[in-house]
Amino acid sequence: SSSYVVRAQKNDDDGFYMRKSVELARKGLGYTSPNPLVGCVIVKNGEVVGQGFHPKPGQPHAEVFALRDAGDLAENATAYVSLEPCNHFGRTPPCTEALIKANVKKVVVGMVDPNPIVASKGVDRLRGAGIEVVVGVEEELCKSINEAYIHHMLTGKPLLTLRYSLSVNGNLLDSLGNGVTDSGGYYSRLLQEYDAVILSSSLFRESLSADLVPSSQESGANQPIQIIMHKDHGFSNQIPLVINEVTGKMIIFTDCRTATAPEEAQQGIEIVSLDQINLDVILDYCNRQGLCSVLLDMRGNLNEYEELVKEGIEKKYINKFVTEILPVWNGCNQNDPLLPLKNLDHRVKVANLRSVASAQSVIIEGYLNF
Ligand code: AOF
Ligand code: ZN
Repeated sequence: SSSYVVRAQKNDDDGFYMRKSVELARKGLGYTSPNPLVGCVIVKNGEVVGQGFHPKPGQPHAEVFALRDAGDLAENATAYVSLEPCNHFGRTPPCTEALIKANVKKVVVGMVDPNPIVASKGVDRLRGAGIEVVVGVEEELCKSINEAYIHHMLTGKPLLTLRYSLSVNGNLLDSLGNGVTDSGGYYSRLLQEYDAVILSSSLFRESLSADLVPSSQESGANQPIQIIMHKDHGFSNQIPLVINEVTGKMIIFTDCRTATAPEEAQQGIEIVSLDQINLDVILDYCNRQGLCSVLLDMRGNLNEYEELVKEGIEKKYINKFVTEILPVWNGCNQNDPLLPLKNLDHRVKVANLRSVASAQSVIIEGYLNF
């Protein structure tokens, strides 16, 4: 029947404009934490009359930018928002009131806001004001851009992702001497998404500062806090850091009581001495800092990660993995910190496995469902 056709058409349009909102939301990538990425499109008579996204905490929300952009044209228009409009005074006033004041006719929402102070109250407020509200358009897509925000909101903990590289025959690779470089910019982009990255000091010394950080600085992108674990091997209490103009914010956890950073590095660097470096302490620090996402980047001298990875798996702290398969065939790596875990008495279920395009390698992402 003709009514069927009309409805199908309408749904297609909703999906189209929601995908556009998500595209806009992504412009804030790396800058919004602990806030979510949000995009908003305002449509009137089949035409986009306003667009906006949330650029960073303290700045107006996506809806406010889009409404400003639309001006008077927002009246009787439809607003597409990738996340439920907020109904509370945070750093900024409620978006629901802005939408009501602008006299929009309809609001299409990608996903409900997991923030308990919003959680459907935004939708209720809009409906209470007589606005038609549709919820759950392109919901999976909307969730996928905010996985760290959602995880942090629901659990109060940062999303912890383990990253490592494998040879094509399935052995763990250390990045050193394997010609491992940033696969087509994938790694720089990954870093931008995380609030913090955990690295061993050996990796930092040998490759990180040369390989990874500068590229994000060139683009003016977000740079994660670098959490360096420094193990005292009895050689020197001077933490071996390559300091350059892009070193950025850094915290060093060391098991050496008398550790010092190079003099030129001491500004902006915090050193915490512990009897033993462990993930509990590191994640505690991340929690206190309100970080939403942490990348445990297993590269460099791999055996330095052994205890941390073991703890992360045994205590079920690791939520996600990023595995990169490189065009290398190698023998078993004796430093493989995953080897002692081969006898884990339980299988961990992997969810939402997906492969990510890269020019020089195969990258697989997935979630660990402990
Ligand atoms: C929206 N649109 O663009 C964003 C929302 O401190 P505030 O005022 O920025 O509020 C932060 C909270 O507002 C955040 O935790 C989330 O619940 C919501 N973020 N909501 O309607 C936006 N960024
Ligand atoms: Zn808002």
